[in-house]
Amino acid sequence: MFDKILIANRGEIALRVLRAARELGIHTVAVHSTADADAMHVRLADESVCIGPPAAKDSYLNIPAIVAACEITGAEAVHPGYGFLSENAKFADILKEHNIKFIGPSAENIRTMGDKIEAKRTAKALGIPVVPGSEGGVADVASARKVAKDIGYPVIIKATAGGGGRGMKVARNEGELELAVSTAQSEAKAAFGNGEVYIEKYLEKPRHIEIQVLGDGQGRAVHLGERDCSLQRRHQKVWEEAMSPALNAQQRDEIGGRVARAMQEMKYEGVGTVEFLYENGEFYFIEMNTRLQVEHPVTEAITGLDLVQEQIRVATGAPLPYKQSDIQFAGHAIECRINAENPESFTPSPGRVDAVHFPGGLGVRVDSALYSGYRIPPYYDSLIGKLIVFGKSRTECMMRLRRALSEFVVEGVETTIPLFQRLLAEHDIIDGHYDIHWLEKFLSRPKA
Ligand code: MV4
Repeated sequence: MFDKILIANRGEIALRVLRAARELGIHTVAVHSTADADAMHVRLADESVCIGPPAAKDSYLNIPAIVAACEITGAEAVHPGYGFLSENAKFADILKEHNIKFIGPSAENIRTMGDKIEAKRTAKALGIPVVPGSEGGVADVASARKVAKDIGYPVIIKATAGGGGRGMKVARNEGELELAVSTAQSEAKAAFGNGEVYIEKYLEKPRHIEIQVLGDGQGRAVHLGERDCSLQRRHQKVWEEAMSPALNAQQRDEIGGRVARAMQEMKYEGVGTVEFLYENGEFYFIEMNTRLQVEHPVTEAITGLDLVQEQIRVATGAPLPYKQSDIQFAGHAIECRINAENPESFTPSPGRVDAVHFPGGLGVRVDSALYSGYRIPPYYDSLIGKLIVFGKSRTECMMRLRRALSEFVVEGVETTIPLFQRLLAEHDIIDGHYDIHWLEKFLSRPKA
């Protein structure tokens, strides 16, 4: 087991990793920008190193500063959290050159899954169902037209170097194709320095269902069920739940088993999430994330596993102590991402938190780095906390969520807490009848 690990992140996830490490008796090193000197993860860590000014590019993305912090403190491993350098293959390579363990998959796995075409090709070769579309990138409109003719309209054009919804264009007929392709290419070139695009059949009303996997890098891997993340606004997840209200145990075992076997073949190390679109009973692979995800706590709630401790254990080289039949699912969990934003306009609302009170009680978890008097900096994303509730059933979960939200107090900044209280009054939400477009439609309704 490691003696000391460095947490190359901030906010709630830095605290989350720190807690897992401390329970394993591991010393923790926090890194922070000058804007985060008073942050909770800095206060609770055994050591801390200031790595630069507020801007992420000069601090949390500053690889030399983070490597230097490892050298200064003698940290043997780095946990990257999510975002920042968590899917940066070059960072993983550089740490390896310095004999510092990157807690995550190999740089090769990161690279493969970071290239959306390579990821699809790999998934298909490993028996995972993918969305029909071009074999690779499409160079020009003529080849795009041929693919679109084969798969049928509507089609969606996506950036190879993209992900998370950036640089996507839909063409509903041949007349719209040329502009969609050329716009996607130029936007991809501008955003990612790589103008290559690929084409897929456009799925009109899918759900976003993702499968959590855990592998030991030696050929063992299990799946930990799915999360339904369909409730999104501008490609930002708002509400995630496990399990999906749309799946039954047979479907879960089938798609989960395919994914687990694929991860065994890849000798995947660590946690990963395989993202699917789900429509009319069919799964279609879209992307794989080679990092811990924001919404991992709902999987922890229904499996009883601490995913960060599992990450750290496989990073030490320990074989996975589970076979698939050891993984049991129980109950239901929902996570609400609480942002320091106006609940109507979603305008960021940084500033001083005059008072904060977290809900508690059976089945209620709050992952947050807030404290009374904390000043939320304006430089980073607006996530200030995750409310995760667990219940024996989805209904019990929603009752508990309603109660927990009513107890949650944050004074001094605006938050999206009222949004979740509104959602819990909606029949579609109560019945689990929603797809990836539901939330944006709900938010575009004139307020009653
Ligand atoms: C799609 C799609 C429909 N058909 N691909 C958005 C971000 C990235 N994960 C892929 N995305 C989509 N890919 C095909 N072939 C619809 C989306 C999409 C979406 C996917 C998941 C969750 C929310 C979304 C919101 C808009 C579009």
